[in-house]
This record gives sequence, C-alpha cells and structure tokens, in this order.
Amino acid sequence: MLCVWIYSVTGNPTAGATTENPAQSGAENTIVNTNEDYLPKLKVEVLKEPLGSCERKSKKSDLITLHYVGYFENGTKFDSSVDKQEAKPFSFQLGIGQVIKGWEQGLLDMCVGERRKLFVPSHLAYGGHGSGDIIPPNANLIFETELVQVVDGPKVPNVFKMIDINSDSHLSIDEMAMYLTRQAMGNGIPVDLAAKQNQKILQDLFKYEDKDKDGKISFDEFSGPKHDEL
Ligand SMILES: [Ca+2]
Ligand SMILES: [Ca+2]
Repeated sequence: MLCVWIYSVTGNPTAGATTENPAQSGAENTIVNTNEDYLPKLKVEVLKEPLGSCERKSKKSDLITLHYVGYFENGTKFDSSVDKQEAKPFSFQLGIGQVIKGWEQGLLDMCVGERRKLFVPSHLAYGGHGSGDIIPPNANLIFETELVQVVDGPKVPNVFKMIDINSDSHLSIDEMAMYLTRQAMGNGIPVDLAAKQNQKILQDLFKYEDKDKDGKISFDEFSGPKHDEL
C-alpha cells in the first residue's frame, strides 16, 4: 500500500513499488483490534556514540542516509547495505511511512556517526504477513545501523486531507477511488486503464489499512502522510 502514498508524493508510479531493501516495503501489522500496550516494544541500544559534537539530530521529515545490517533472532543475516557489490548506504525520509515502524521510531534523535542496534518486534516490522521470500510471518528483526547523513527532507503534502473530500476523517472506497483516478490522470494514464489498475490497488489498500474492517480507513489506520507539518 505504501507505493500509493509515495506515488502521490513523487508522481512516479514505480517509486516505492518495489525495493531491494526489506525495511522499505512498508508491510504493516494487520492484527485486528490491536492494543499496542500489550505488544513487545522496540529496543534501542547505542553501540557507539558519535565522535565529536552532534549538531543535528535526526527528526521527522528529515532525509536520512544510513548503513544497516539486518538479522533474524537466530543471528542469520538477511540483508545489508554494506555487503552489496558497491557498499551503498540507504536513504529515505523519516516519518512518512516509507519504512517499517521500527525504523521510524528507532532512528529518531540520532547523530551522524552514531551506531545503534534496533530490536524490532514483528508488529513494528512486517507483522503477520512477512515480506516476500525474505521475511517470514511474525519475525522479530535486529538491525545494526550507522547514521551517515541527515539533511532536511522535502515537504510532504497531507495526503489524508487530499483524499478525505467530505472531511469526516474517514476515507471511503469512493474517496480512495477518486483519489487514485486523479493520481493516474496526473501521471497521464488513460482513465479506463487506471480504473482497472485501481481495483487491485483498492483491494490491497483496504486489506492492509482498514484494520477494523469497517469499510473505511480512519485517520489512525491511515499509514500515509497525514499531517500538514511534520
Ligand atoms: Ca471521508
Ligand atoms: Ca476502518
């Protein structure tokens, strides 16, 4: 579902749709009626403090760049930015649902040069769905991270408000369909083709986002950008 929000921000239909980085696929916990108080919490361990003074700490909406290695609880490595052919750090914008919640929360207030180990319980990672062939359902994940760069990110529109035409703080299927059609037209996709594509996207969206299955996506359920100022 993530691809839709990113798509709306960048205008690029392929952005965010596929990814080499499992932390980026935006899979969501889909447990119905979760009470987060009972769920295991994210644990953050600082492995190395930054050298020198820390002039800027990462915050929501920042564009951050990091190196990471991801492990399962049994110690098996499943992904890494450092082992790839050209060890290339990974960049994303914090706080807008581009990555798993464990990263959104665990990489805040971090200094360049700081190294952290994140213990991410499944519900803050890929939940009951897992991710592709790599992450099985209900997997707790461990990441070793090192922050390489922090800069101001681009302004993100309040996508929730854009979709919620009647301002009742819920997104109906019709509102979503209209939004997707506007997006498609903006990207030059013919309306009939867009309608066909949108059917599938709508199904997936409601499957993941409508957690209480009342046929609408509430403000809380919505995982995309929903604040005027981050
Ligand atoms: Ca509405
Ligand atoms: Ca709902």
